[in-house]
Amino acid sequence: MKRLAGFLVILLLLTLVACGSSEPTPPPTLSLSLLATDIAYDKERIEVMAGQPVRIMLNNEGVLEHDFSIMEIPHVGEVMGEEMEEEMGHDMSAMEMDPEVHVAAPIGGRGSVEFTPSTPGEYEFFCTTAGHKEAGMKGTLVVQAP
Ligand SMILES: [Cu+2]
Repeated sequence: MKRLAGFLVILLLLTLVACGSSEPTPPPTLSLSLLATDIAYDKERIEVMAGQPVRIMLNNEGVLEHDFSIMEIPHVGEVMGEEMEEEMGHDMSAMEMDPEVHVAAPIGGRGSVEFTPSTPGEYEFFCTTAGHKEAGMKGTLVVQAP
């Protein structure tokens, strides 16, 4: 009987080890809202954690079109964007720009983008609408080590 108990304990431990070695559960998505007005964001610094999915919700309360873009940022998995219907024809000021993370919000509308940064560091985010970055529509996304 004692041996059976010991066997069960070992079996239980093995099961735990097996579970532990499988894909770790990703931390819950961090949702952040960013307000865009003419011509500014309400935050110039956003802090997130490497390995944690982050969802940026961009609300445009201006009378100009705005977006949220990061040219290059190491990330795991896909960048998932959601833009409002009328945004489909969104024309980036410079078509040669191909930001890795991009979401636009039409006038009075919103959009969101979800991604998981993988590498600690500081990354610049900005609005690709012509002249907006120069006018100060930019900030820093700080990815911290977990
Ligand atoms: Cu803008």
